[in-house]
This record gives sequence, structure tokens and C-alpha cells, in this order.
Amino acid sequence: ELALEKSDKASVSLAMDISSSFKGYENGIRTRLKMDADNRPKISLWGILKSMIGKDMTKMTLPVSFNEPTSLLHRCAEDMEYSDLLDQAADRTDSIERLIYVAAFAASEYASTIGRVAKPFNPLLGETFEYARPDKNYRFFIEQVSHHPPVGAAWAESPKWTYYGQSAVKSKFYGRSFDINPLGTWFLRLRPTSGGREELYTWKKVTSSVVGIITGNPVVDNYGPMDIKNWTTGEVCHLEFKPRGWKASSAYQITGKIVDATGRVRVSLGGRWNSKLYARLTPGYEAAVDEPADGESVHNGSITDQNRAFLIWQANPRPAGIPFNLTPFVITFNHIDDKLAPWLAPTDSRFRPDQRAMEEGEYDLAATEKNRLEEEQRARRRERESRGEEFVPAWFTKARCEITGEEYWQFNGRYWQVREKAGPEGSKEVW
Ligand code: ERG
Repeated sequence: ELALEKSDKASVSLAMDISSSFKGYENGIRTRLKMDADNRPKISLWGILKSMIGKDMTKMTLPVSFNEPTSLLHRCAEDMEYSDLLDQAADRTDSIERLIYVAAFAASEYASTIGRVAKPFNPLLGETFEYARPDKNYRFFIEQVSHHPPVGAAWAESPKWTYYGQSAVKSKFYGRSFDINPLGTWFLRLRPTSGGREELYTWKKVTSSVVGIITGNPVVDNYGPMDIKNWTTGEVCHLEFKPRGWKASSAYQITGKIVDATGRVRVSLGGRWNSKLYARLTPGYEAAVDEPADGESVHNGSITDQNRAFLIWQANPRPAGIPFNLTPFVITFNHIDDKLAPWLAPTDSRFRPDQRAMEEGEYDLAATEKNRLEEEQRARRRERESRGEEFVPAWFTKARCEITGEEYWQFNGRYWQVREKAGPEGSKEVW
């Protein structure tokens, strides 16, 4: 079962120097939207959804005022908010400690779902979104590779790691709740800075669910098991996201443990996906790890102290007054300026006029532009079909992981090369 030898040479060399991808990002990130508050009409969610029981999200036509100015490509890129956890993982010399940080990364993305009961835009087929962070030394790329069913193929890389997978969800409205089941496996190749071989980790995302629709107080919950496996060492972190339930105290709760290749418990984990995650060394036994009542036992030093819980991750603050309850991180995604624009692919999300209109509060324009783009997409599909052709993604091909045996979308790496050629002075023909 262990995969001790296998190391994906291609992905290692691909990830080494990414600095040329930072061209265009010189002006830095934006910290606010044009408007300070959204004035979306307040319509009852239940009023509009009650006739749609049994449907999935792709078959629901909702007024654009139920949207937020992000897309499912963005919602996937939001995984990168706590990318420093992956850097920290790579910097640990002990594989159990690396797994603690990788697990924290896998759990960390759910903090951004708080207060976000709104529908992200559906990406167009072939739509792309690139996002590079010179300050954090990573680049992220995603392409919508299928429309029915909707699938985005994502690939993020940094010298220390490569993170990839597909963003695809199965959704269904049950009346009481609206459930979203992410499909597919996420892969992480971690290159420990202390040397040694590259490691492969995989996990699947948990179920997200909008509850409280009927009572008029809709909130997003995230629940279910998440097993983060290090295929190189055989160590596994089992996390359990507790369903919200009736008691306020059980909301957001995560418990978990790390077991080594022999099945022996090494670490216990606990915390909340909306705030903090703690770990404690518990060799040979499992223990509840709660947020310590006194600040005393919260420490950031070394995890080797078995008597204390160790703070691994803490959610970033969510300043009040950001339209649509967006996070400061996701606000940076749709930023465009004169430096960046000439570097972007013509298919980049930042050029979508409907999402732009939405974030500027022009909801009618957002709706008409969204319709126009979707009509044009249908026309392109009819044309393709009449020629007997199938859509072929520009930047990804299907491959099978040698270690897990699972299919995944392999990035062909060309995007960043073409970007370099097309640049501000280059020919746009190469796109
Ligand atoms: C969860 C984390 C995954 C990526 C992902 C994809 C899509 C969604 C979830 C996340 C969160 C909850 C979302 C969901 C799609 C729709 C749902 C955003 C981010 C929202 C809350 C539901 C909206 C409905 C209504 C407003 C009617 C449709 O990695």
C-alpha cells in the first residue's frame, strides 16, 4: 500500500521557478470593492426555493440577487487563503508534524463559508482564472473543463508544494436543506525543505449544506468525515466535521486524530472550522482537544509538550461591512489594473462583465450580461455539435495517478509559457 519510491519528477521541475508568473501583479492586492455595502433586494429564500425541491443547483434559475460576485472558480481558489500552512508543513522535519499542518490546510478553507449564503456564478466552458501571489510565492490556475456536469480543473504550485484537483459538486435541494457534495480527490505533493523525497497526500472535501432555509435564517454548515492520507509514509489524519445540530456548542466543531502506518494514535486534534484548530501529542491514546479555557495552555512553541494543546491554525478576521460578506482574501480575486490586464488570458474571469457588474452593485446589468454570455455559450455548443466536435480543454488532460490509481486533471504547464509569450508586448494570437 505504501508508495515509497514514486516521485513525480515532472511536477517537481515544473514548480521550481515560478517568478516569471508574477509579472503583472506588481501593484499588489486590492483591499476593498468599489462599493461599501450591497443593497441587494431582500427576498425570502424559501419563497423562491419551495417550488424547486428535488432539483440540483444547475437546474435552478434564480434571480441574480441570490448571487455573490464570485464564481465556482473563485470558490475553489479560496482554498489558497491559508497556503502558509503548506509552507509550514514543508518546513517541518517530522512527517507527523507535516501531516498536522496539511490537515489544517484541508480544514482551513471552510472558514470562508461563514455568512456566504449566496450562489457563485457558473463558470463558462473554457473560462480560466489565474491568481499569483509574489508575496507568498505561489501561483494558482483553474480552467472550466466541463459544463455538463460542471467541472473545474485546478493546479497550484510553489517551490515547496503542488496542490491540484477538480472542483466539481453534486447538489440537491431537499427542502429542509440544500446539500452540496464535492466530488473528486485533492492531491498535494509536498517537498520537505529538509530534503528527502517528495510526499503525496490526498483527501476529499466534506459536504456543505445550507440549513435554516424554511425558518428564514439560512446558514452554511460543513460536515462529515475527511481523511487526509500521506501515501508516502502511510500516516493518516482522520478529521470529523460535526453537523451543526441543535446545540449551539456543537456548531463548527472538528475532532480528529493522526494514526501512524501501524495504526497507533500519535496526535489528537480539535477545534472549530470557523475559528481555530488545535493539536496535542497523544502517543498511543486519543483525547478530546478543546479550546483551552485559559490562555495559558495555548501555545505556539513546540508541539512536543504532551500536556498542552498546540494552536495550529487560526482563521483570519472577517471585518464587518464588506459587501456580500466576502472575505478580504476573495476580494482580491477580481482585481484588475493596467499592469495586470495585458498579461491575462482573454478567457480570464476578470473579463466577465456580469461578475464585474455584480460587484459594482449593478444587478440589472449583471443579469442581462449573464444571460448574454450564457446564450453565446449555448450557440458555441450548438456550433460545436453541428461540426461533430467535442470541447477540448486548453490547459489540462485527464491522467491517472500512479500511486492512488485515481483519475485527475493533469496541468500541461503551457498556460504560464503562453502568458509569457503573449505579455504586454507579445502577440495575442498565441492565446
Ligand atoms: C465548499 C468548499 C468547496 C468548494 C465549494 C463549492 C460550492 C459551494 C461550497 C464550497 C459552499 C457553499 C456553496 C456551494 C455552492 C452553492 C453554495 C457556495 C465553497 C451556496 C451557499 C448555496 C446557494 C444556494 C442558494 C442561495 C439558493 C443555491 O471546496
